[in-house]
Amino acid sequence: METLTFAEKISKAQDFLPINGTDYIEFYVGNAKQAAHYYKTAFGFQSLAYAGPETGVRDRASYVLQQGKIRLILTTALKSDHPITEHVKKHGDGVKVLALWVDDAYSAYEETTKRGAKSYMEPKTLTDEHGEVKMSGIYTYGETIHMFIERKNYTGTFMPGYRALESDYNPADAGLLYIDHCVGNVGWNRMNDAVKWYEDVMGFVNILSFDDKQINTEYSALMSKVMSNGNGFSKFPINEPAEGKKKSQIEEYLEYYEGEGVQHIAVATKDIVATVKELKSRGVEFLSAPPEAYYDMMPQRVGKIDEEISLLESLGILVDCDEEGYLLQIFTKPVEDRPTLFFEIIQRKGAQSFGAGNFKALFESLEREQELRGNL
Ligand code: TYF
Ligand code: FE
Repeated sequence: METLTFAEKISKAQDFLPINGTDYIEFYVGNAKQAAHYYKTAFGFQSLAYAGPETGVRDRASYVLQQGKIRLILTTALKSDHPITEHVKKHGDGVKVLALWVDDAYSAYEETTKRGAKSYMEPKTLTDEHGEVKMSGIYTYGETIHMFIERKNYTGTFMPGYRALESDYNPADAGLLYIDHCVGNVGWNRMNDAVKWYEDVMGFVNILSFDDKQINTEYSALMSKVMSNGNGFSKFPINEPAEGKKKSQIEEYLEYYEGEGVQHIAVATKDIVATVKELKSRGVEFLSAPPEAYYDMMPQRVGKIDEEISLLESLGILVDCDEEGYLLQIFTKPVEDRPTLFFEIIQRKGAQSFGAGNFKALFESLEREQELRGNL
């Protein structure tokens, strides 16, 4: 039995790569202007910075948005013969970069590449009148990148190369605070490589594992392992498909993303009821609620909670607990036409786990959507 607490498990991580949290997440999209509008309107992000032809960047446009500590960059290329266009052609809109805020971008590159990381960008220092930002980057699964961002005393809005983005259109935020975790889907039999990569190259530890015996529905199965750095600020669960009677959601993702990539981004809130009401009123679509029986069983399953169960039921919010407390979570439908990336909204009340008690109900909701697409 696993008896170590979350804190005890992560204390076994190596410390050659100090990480302070997520710096930003960059999406490659077909139309960055419209994608930025969607994340402002629907999710409550605010305009922060911009780079493009007007700022001397000739080949692309990037919009940086912020909410709480979360920064998203929506980037598009301006020509067909551009690597970003190739990326969008193959994968559709999706996450290209999971950028980590580090103490030292040069040593992060050095330490990870010497342990086998494939280089994406050699370390460089960007300077402007507001100070300097250092960055470097390596490949993780698929074509996804981890950038290492070092910002010691930079006082500008985002980083050199960007100008502040002022807008008259500033919808209110939705209470999203920080990135809790980002999940990757990898191909058949690729789990062990991916786990070993996070252990060897990044110094992370495997804090939770679920096999296909634990994660299955009538139709499908998957495996999931959570990798964490030493302070728990950087958590990357990894999913691999497993054999089932029908096609699993992970296979559906791999088929439509045409490869490995980021499956979901979990964002934290301190009031999930208010956040979900707000997001729904702005048109964000969530997976359907589990059957009534799920909520009837809730008091027995999770004990006493602060929230009113009927309210959680009306919004479709899921609850799970572990030895350290409980958590509330809900999942959006994919935010593209391809059934690829989606978001999770999570509120932790002590629990540091990932909602294993909800897997069955959640995967059944996911499969209802998959079936509507003709992919089950
Ligand atoms: O991040 C997690 O592990 C949870 C549960 O395809 C989950 O959010 C796991 C796999 C999946 C969807 C959600
Ligand atoms: Fe999650």
